[in-house]
Amino acid sequence: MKNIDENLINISKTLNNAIEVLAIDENSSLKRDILSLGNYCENQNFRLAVFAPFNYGKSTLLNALLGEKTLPIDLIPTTGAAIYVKYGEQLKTKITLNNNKIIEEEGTNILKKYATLDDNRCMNQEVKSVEVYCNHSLLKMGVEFLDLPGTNDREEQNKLVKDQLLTSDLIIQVVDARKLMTLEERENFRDWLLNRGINSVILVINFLNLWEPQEQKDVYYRLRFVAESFRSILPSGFSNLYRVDALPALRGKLKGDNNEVQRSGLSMLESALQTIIIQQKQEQTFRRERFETITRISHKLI
Ligand SMILES: Nc1nc2c(ncn2[C@@H]2O[C@H](COP(=O)(O)OP(=O)(O)O)[C@@H](O)[C@H]2O)c(=O)[nH]1
Ligand SMILES: [Mg+2]
Repeated sequence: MKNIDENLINISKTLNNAIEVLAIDENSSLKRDILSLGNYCENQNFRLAVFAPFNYGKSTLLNALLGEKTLPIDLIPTTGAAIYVKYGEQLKTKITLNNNKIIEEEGTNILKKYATLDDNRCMNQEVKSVEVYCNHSLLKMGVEFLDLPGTNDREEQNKLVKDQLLTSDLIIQVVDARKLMTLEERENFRDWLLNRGINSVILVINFLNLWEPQEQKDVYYRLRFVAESFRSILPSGFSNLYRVDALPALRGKLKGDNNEVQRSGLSMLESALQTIIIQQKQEQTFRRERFETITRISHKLI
Protein backbone atom coordinates (compact mmCIF):
# COMPACT_ATOMS: atom_id res chain seq x y z
CA MET A 1 0.00 0.00 0.00
CA LYS A 2 1.14 3.50 -0.75
CA ASN A 3 1.39 6.21 1.91
CA ILE A 4 -1.79 8.22 1.67
CA ASP A 5 -1.10 11.80 2.62
CA GLU A 6 -4.12 13.03 4.63
CA ASN A 7 -3.13 16.68 4.14
CA LEU A 8 -3.23 16.30 0.37
CA ILE A 9 -6.64 14.61 0.56
CA ASN A 10 -7.96 17.51 2.67
CA ILE A 11 -6.64 20.13 0.26
CA SER A 12 -8.18 18.24 -2.64
CA LYS A 13 -11.56 18.00 -0.82
CA THR A 14 -11.50 21.76 -0.17
CA LEU A 15 -10.82 22.42 -3.86
CA ASN A 16 -13.66 20.06 -4.83
CA ASN A 17 -16.04 21.93 -2.49
CA ALA A 18 -14.91 25.24 -3.98
CA ILE A 19 -15.70 24.18 -7.54
CA GLU A 20 -19.13 22.95 -6.41
CA VAL A 21 -19.90 26.27 -4.70
CA LEU A 22 -18.64 28.26 -7.69
CA ALA A 23 -20.68 26.01 -10.05
CA ILE A 24 -17.73 25.72 -12.45
CA ASP A 25 -18.57 24.28 -15.87
CA GLU A 26 -18.51 20.43 -15.95
CA ASN A 27 -16.18 20.32 -18.94
CA SER A 28 -13.75 23.07 -17.98
CA SER A 29 -10.06 22.17 -17.72
CA LEU A 30 -10.00 23.52 -14.18
CA LYS A 31 -12.76 21.19 -13.04
CA ARG A 32 -11.12 18.23 -14.80
CA ASP A 33 -7.76 18.98 -13.17
CA ILE A 34 -9.28 19.27 -9.70
CA LEU A 35 -11.13 15.98 -10.17
CA SER A 36 -7.82 14.44 -11.31
CA LEU A 37 -6.20 15.74 -8.17
CA GLY A 38 -8.81 14.06 -5.95
CA ASN A 39 -8.53 10.86 -7.94
CA TYR A 40 -4.72 10.92 -7.65
CA CYS A 41 -4.63 11.61 -3.90
CA GLU A 42 -7.20 8.98 -2.97
CA ASN A 43 -5.95 6.19 -5.22
CA GLN A 44 -4.14 3.75 -2.93
CA ASN A 45 -2.66 1.81 -5.82
CA PHE A 46 0.54 2.59 -7.67
CA ARG A 47 -0.61 3.38 -11.22
CA LEU A 48 1.55 2.22 -14.16
CA ALA A 49 0.39 3.58 -17.53
CA VAL A 50 1.42 2.90 -21.14
CA PHE A 51 1.77 5.79 -23.56
CA ALA A 52 2.37 5.74 -27.35
CA PRO A 53 0.64 6.18 -30.72
CA PHE A 54 -1.78 3.38 -31.67
CA ASN A 55 -0.41 0.06 -32.90
CA TYR A 56 2.85 0.33 -30.95
CA GLY A 57 1.98 -2.72 -28.85
CA LYS A 58 0.88 -0.99 -25.62
CA SER A 59 -1.96 -3.43 -24.91
CA THR A 60 0.19 -6.38 -26.02
CA LEU A 61 2.93 -5.35 -23.56
CA LEU A 62 0.45 -5.10 -20.67
CA ASN A 63 -0.99 -8.49 -21.63
CA ALA A 64 2.55 -9.91 -21.62
CA LEU A 65 3.11 -8.50 -18.11
CA LEU A 66 -0.22 -10.01 -17.04
CA GLY A 67 0.63 -13.31 -18.74
CA GLU A 68 -2.85 -13.46 -20.28
CA LYS A 69 -4.65 -12.09 -23.31
CA THR A 70 -6.76 -9.80 -21.14
CA LEU A 71 -6.80 -6.48 -22.98
CA PRO A 72 -8.10 -6.11 -26.54
CA ILE A 73 -5.32 -6.01 -29.19
CA ASP A 74 -5.64 -5.59 -32.95
CA LEU A 75 -4.07 -4.20 -36.10
CA ILE A 76 -6.60 -1.38 -36.22
CA PRO A 77 -6.86 1.30 -33.48
CA THR A 78 -8.56 -0.67 -30.72
CA THR A 79 -8.28 0.59 -27.16
CA GLY A 80 -11.20 3.01 -26.79
CA ALA A 81 -11.15 3.91 -23.11
CA ALA A 82 -8.85 4.25 -20.14
CA ILE A 83 -8.83 0.64 -18.90
CA TYR A 84 -7.69 0.21 -15.29
CA VAL A 85 -6.42 -3.28 -14.46
CA LYS A 86 -6.58 -3.98 -10.72
CA TYR A 87 -6.19 -6.94 -8.40
CA GLY A 88 -9.07 -9.40 -8.04
CA GLU A 89 -9.22 -13.13 -7.35
CA GLN A 90 -11.29 -13.86 -10.46
CA LEU A 91 -11.00 -12.29 -13.92
CA LYS A 92 -13.88 -9.83 -14.07
CA THR A 93 -14.81 -6.57 -15.85
CA LYS A 94 -16.72 -3.65 -14.38
CA ILE A 95 -18.13 -0.91 -16.59
CA THR A 96 -19.55 2.27 -15.04
CA LEU A 97 -21.79 4.27 -17.34
CA ASN A 98 -22.28 8.04 -17.24
CA ASN A 99 -25.73 7.52 -15.68
CA ASN A 100 -23.87 5.63 -12.87
CA LYS A 101 -25.30 2.27 -13.92
CA ILE A 102 -22.76 -0.50 -13.27
CA ILE A 103 -22.34 -3.55 -15.49
CA GLU A 104 -20.22 -6.38 -14.08
CA GLU A 105 -19.35 -9.55 -15.95
CA GLU A 106 -16.94 -12.46 -15.53
CA GLY A 107 -14.01 -12.46 -17.98
CA THR A 108 -13.28 -9.59 -20.37
CA ASN A 109 -15.54 -10.22 -23.41
CA ILE A 110 -17.61 -7.21 -22.46
CA LEU A 111 -14.61 -4.93 -23.22
CA LYS A 112 -15.35 -5.35 -26.94
CA LYS A 113 -18.69 -3.65 -26.47
CA TYR A 114 -17.68 -0.83 -24.12
CA ALA A 115 -13.93 -0.26 -24.30
CA THR A 116 -12.95 -0.50 -27.97
CA LEU A 117 -13.24 2.19 -30.64
CA ASP A 118 -16.19 1.99 -33.05
CA ASP A 119 -15.93 1.85 -36.87
CA ASN A 120 -15.41 5.63 -36.95
CA ARG A 121 -12.62 5.27 -34.37
CA CYS A 122 -14.73 7.03 -31.71
CA MET A 123 -14.97 6.17 -28.02
CA ASN A 124 -18.23 4.94 -26.48
CA GLN A 125 -19.86 8.10 -25.10
CA GLU A 126 -21.97 6.19 -22.54
CA VAL A 127 -18.93 4.95 -20.61
CA LYS A 128 -17.55 6.68 -17.53
CA SER A 129 -14.94 4.13 -16.43
CA VAL A 130 -13.66 0.66 -17.23
CA GLU A 131 -12.02 -1.64 -14.69
CA VAL A 132 -10.66 -5.13 -15.16
CA TYR A 133 -9.85 -7.30 -12.11
CA CYS A 134 -7.07 -9.87 -12.51
CA ASN A 135 -5.24 -12.28 -10.24
CA HIS A 136 -1.59 -11.27 -10.67
CA SER A 137 1.26 -10.89 -8.16
CA LEU A 138 2.24 -7.34 -9.17
CA LEU A 139 -1.39 -6.17 -8.91
CA LYS A 140 -1.69 -7.89 -5.53
CA MET A 141 1.26 -5.75 -4.36
CA GLY A 142 -0.97 -2.69 -4.86
CA VAL A 143 -0.07 -1.86 -8.47
CA GLU A 144 -2.65 -1.07 -11.14
CA PHE A 145 -2.04 -0.99 -14.88
CA LEU A 146 -3.61 1.61 -17.11
CA ASP A 147 -4.11 0.84 -20.79
CA LEU A 148 -4.74 3.92 -22.92
CA PRO A 149 -5.87 4.72 -26.47
CA GLY A 150 -3.17 5.74 -29.01
CA THR A 151 -2.04 9.36 -29.15
CA ASN A 152 -1.89 10.09 -32.87
CA ASP A 153 -5.53 9.69 -33.78
CA ARG A 154 -8.29 11.96 -32.49
CA GLU A 155 -8.22 15.05 -30.27
CA GLU A 156 -10.77 13.46 -27.90
CA GLN A 157 -8.43 10.52 -27.26
CA ASN A 158 -5.44 12.88 -26.83
CA LYS A 159 -7.33 14.83 -24.17
CA LEU A 160 -8.17 11.65 -22.27
CA VAL A 161 -4.57 10.43 -22.42
CA LYS A 162 -3.19 13.79 -21.24
CA ASP A 163 -5.54 13.79 -18.22
CA GLN A 164 -4.71 10.19 -17.34
CA LEU A 165 -0.93 10.70 -17.55
CA LEU A 166 -1.21 13.33 -14.85
CA THR A 167 -2.52 10.78 -12.37
CA SER A 168 -0.12 7.94 -13.24
CA ASP A 169 2.83 7.19 -10.96
CA LEU A 170 5.05 5.56 -13.57
CA ILE A 171 4.74 5.75 -17.35
CA ILE A 172 6.04 3.36 -19.95
CA GLN A 173 6.43 5.11 -23.27
CA VAL A 174 6.46 2.40 -25.93
CA VAL A 175 8.80 3.10 -28.88
CA ASP A 176 8.58 1.38 -32.27
CA ALA A 177 12.11 0.26 -33.22
CA ARG A 178 11.22 0.67 -36.91
CA LYS A 179 10.65 4.40 -36.46
CA LEU A 180 13.32 5.43 -33.93
CA MET A 181 10.94 7.88 -32.23
CA THR A 182 9.38 10.36 -34.63
CA LEU A 183 9.67 14.09 -34.07
CA GLU A 184 6.00 14.09 -32.92
CA GLU A 185 6.75 11.42 -30.30
CA ARG A 186 9.78 13.33 -29.01
CA GLU A 187 7.66 16.48 -28.81
CA ASN A 188 4.90 14.60 -26.97
CA PHE A 189 7.46 13.15 -24.57
CA ARG A 190 8.69 16.66 -23.81
CA ASP A 191 5.36 18.57 -23.87
CA TRP A 192 2.98 16.00 -22.34
CA LEU A 193 5.37 14.56 -19.78
CA LEU A 194 8.60 16.33 -18.87
CA ASN A 195 7.35 19.91 -19.26
CA ARG A 196 4.33 19.07 -17.08
CA GLY A 197 6.56 17.73 -14.31
CA ILE A 198 5.88 14.05 -15.09
CA ASN A 199 9.38 12.62 -14.87
CA SER A 200 9.02 8.99 -13.87
CA VAL A 201 9.13 7.59 -17.39
CA ILE A 202 10.63 4.45 -18.88
CA LEU A 203 11.11 3.90 -22.61
CA VAL A 204 10.37 0.38 -23.88
CA ILE A 205 11.46 -0.50 -27.43
CA ASN A 206 9.09 -2.89 -29.18
CA PHE A 207 9.51 -4.58 -32.59
CA LEU A 208 13.33 -4.67 -32.34
CA ASN A 209 13.20 -8.36 -33.32
CA LEU A 210 12.06 -7.34 -36.80
CA TRP A 211 15.61 -6.05 -37.53
CA GLU A 212 18.67 -8.15 -38.37
CA PRO A 213 21.00 -8.77 -35.35
CA GLN A 214 23.61 -6.14 -36.39
CA GLU A 215 20.87 -3.60 -37.12
CA GLN A 216 19.31 -4.33 -33.72
CA LYS A 217 22.54 -3.16 -32.07
CA ASP A 218 22.62 0.05 -34.16
CA VAL A 219 18.95 0.84 -33.45
CA TYR A 220 19.39 0.17 -29.73
CA TYR A 221 22.48 2.38 -29.62
CA ARG A 222 20.63 5.26 -31.33
CA LEU A 223 17.66 4.95 -28.98
CA ARG A 224 20.06 4.81 -26.02
CA PHE A 225 21.29 8.21 -27.17
CA VAL A 226 17.69 9.56 -27.39
CA ALA A 227 16.79 8.11 -23.96
CA GLU A 228 19.83 9.73 -22.36
CA SER A 229 18.72 13.12 -23.64
CA PHE A 230 15.49 12.91 -21.57
CA ARG A 231 15.75 13.58 -17.85
CA SER A 232 13.66 10.72 -16.46
CA ILE A 233 13.67 10.59 -12.68
CA LEU A 234 13.94 6.99 -11.49
CA PRO A 235 15.55 5.42 -8.41
CA SER A 236 19.33 5.55 -8.84
CA GLY A 237 20.99 2.77 -10.80
CA PHE A 238 18.00 2.10 -13.09
CA SER A 239 18.11 2.54 -16.84
CA ASN A 240 15.23 4.40 -18.51
CA LEU A 241 15.49 2.20 -21.62
CA TYR A 242 14.40 -1.43 -22.02
CA ARG A 243 13.94 -3.67 -24.99
CA VAL A 244 10.87 -5.95 -25.04
CA ASP A 245 9.43 -7.77 -28.04
CA ALA A 246 5.86 -7.65 -26.78
CA LEU A 247 4.21 -10.32 -28.94
CA PRO A 248 6.93 -12.99 -28.48
CA ALA A 249 6.86 -12.12 -24.74
CA LEU A 250 3.11 -12.71 -24.59
CA ARG A 251 3.41 -15.94 -26.60
CA GLY A 252 6.19 -17.16 -24.28
CA LYS A 253 4.06 -16.41 -21.22
CA LEU A 254 1.00 -18.16 -22.69
CA LYS A 255 3.08 -21.27 -23.51
CA GLY A 256 4.93 -21.15 -20.18
CA ASP A 257 8.21 -20.99 -22.16
CA ASN A 258 10.62 -19.15 -19.84
CA ASN A 259 13.43 -19.08 -22.40
CA GLU A 260 11.23 -17.25 -24.87
CA VAL A 261 10.12 -14.79 -22.18
CA GLN A 262 13.76 -14.20 -21.26
CA ARG A 263 14.81 -13.70 -24.91
CA SER A 264 11.98 -11.23 -25.48
CA GLY A 265 13.44 -8.93 -22.80
CA LEU A 266 10.29 -9.08 -20.65
CA SER A 267 11.99 -10.71 -17.64
CA MET A 268 14.46 -7.84 -17.39
CA LEU A 269 11.66 -5.23 -17.55
CA GLU A 270 9.60 -7.15 -14.97
CA SER A 271 12.40 -7.26 -12.43
CA ALA A 272 13.28 -3.57 -12.98
CA LEU A 273 9.60 -2.62 -12.56
CA GLN A 274 9.27 -4.55 -9.31
CA THR A 275 12.23 -2.79 -7.71
CA ILE A 276 11.41 0.67 -9.11
CA ILE A 277 7.81 0.41 -7.86
CA ILE A 278 8.83 -0.78 -4.38
CA GLN A 279 11.36 2.05 -4.06
CA GLN A 280 9.03 4.74 -5.43
CA LYS A 281 6.22 3.67 -3.09
CA GLN A 282 8.54 4.17 -0.12
CA GLU A 283 9.45 7.68 -1.26
CA GLN A 284 7.57 10.06 1.09
CA THR A 285 7.68 13.08 -1.22
CA PHE A 286 6.65 11.19 -4.34
CA ARG A 287 2.93 12.02 -4.36
CA ARG A 288 3.48 15.51 -3.01
CA GLU A 289 5.61 16.53 -6.00
CA ARG A 290 2.94 15.41 -8.47
CA PHE A 291 0.24 17.09 -6.39
CA GLU A 292 2.18 20.34 -6.70
CA THR A 293 2.52 19.78 -10.44
CA ILE A 294 -1.25 19.35 -10.88
CA THR A 295 -2.08 22.39 -8.75
CA ARG A 296 0.47 24.47 -10.69
CA ILE A 297 -1.21 23.48 -13.97
CA SER A 298 -4.68 24.25 -12.55
CA HIS A 299 -3.43 27.60 -11.24
CA LYS A 300 -2.31 28.61 -14.74
CA LEU A 301 -5.83 27.93 -15.99
CA ILE A 302 -7.61 30.14 -13.47
N1 LIG B 1 5.41 -8.74 -34.91
C1 LIG B 1 5.06 -8.17 -33.78
N2 LIG B 1 3.80 -7.70 -33.67
C2 LIG B 1 3.44 -7.08 -32.51
C3 LIG B 1 4.35 -6.95 -31.43
N3 LIG B 1 3.71 -6.31 -30.42
C4 LIG B 1 2.45 -6.05 -30.86
N4 LIG B 1 2.28 -6.53 -32.11
C5 LIG B 1 1.07 -6.46 -32.93
O1 LIG B 1 0.80 -5.08 -33.19
C6 LIG B 1 -0.61 -4.87 -33.26
C7 LIG B 1 -0.99 -3.73 -32.33
O2 LIG B 1 -0.82 -4.13 -31.00
P1 LIG B 1 -1.63 -3.46 -29.81
O3 LIG B 1 -1.09 -4.01 -28.54
O4 LIG B 1 -3.10 -3.53 -30.04
O5 LIG B 1 -1.13 -1.92 -29.98
P2 LIG B 1 -1.66 -0.62 -29.20
O6 LIG B 1 -2.57 0.09 -30.15
O7 LIG B 1 -0.41 0.22 -28.98
O8 LIG B 1 -2.30 -1.04 -27.94
C8 LIG B 1 -1.28 -6.19 -32.88
O9 LIG B 1 -1.69 -6.83 -34.07
C9 LIG B 1 -0.16 -6.95 -32.19
O10 LIG B 1 -0.31 -8.36 -32.35
C10 LIG B 1 5.68 -7.50 -31.59
O11 LIG B 1 6.51 -7.46 -30.68
N5 LIG B 1 5.96 -8.08 -32.79
MG1 LIG C 1 -4.23 -0.76 -27.26
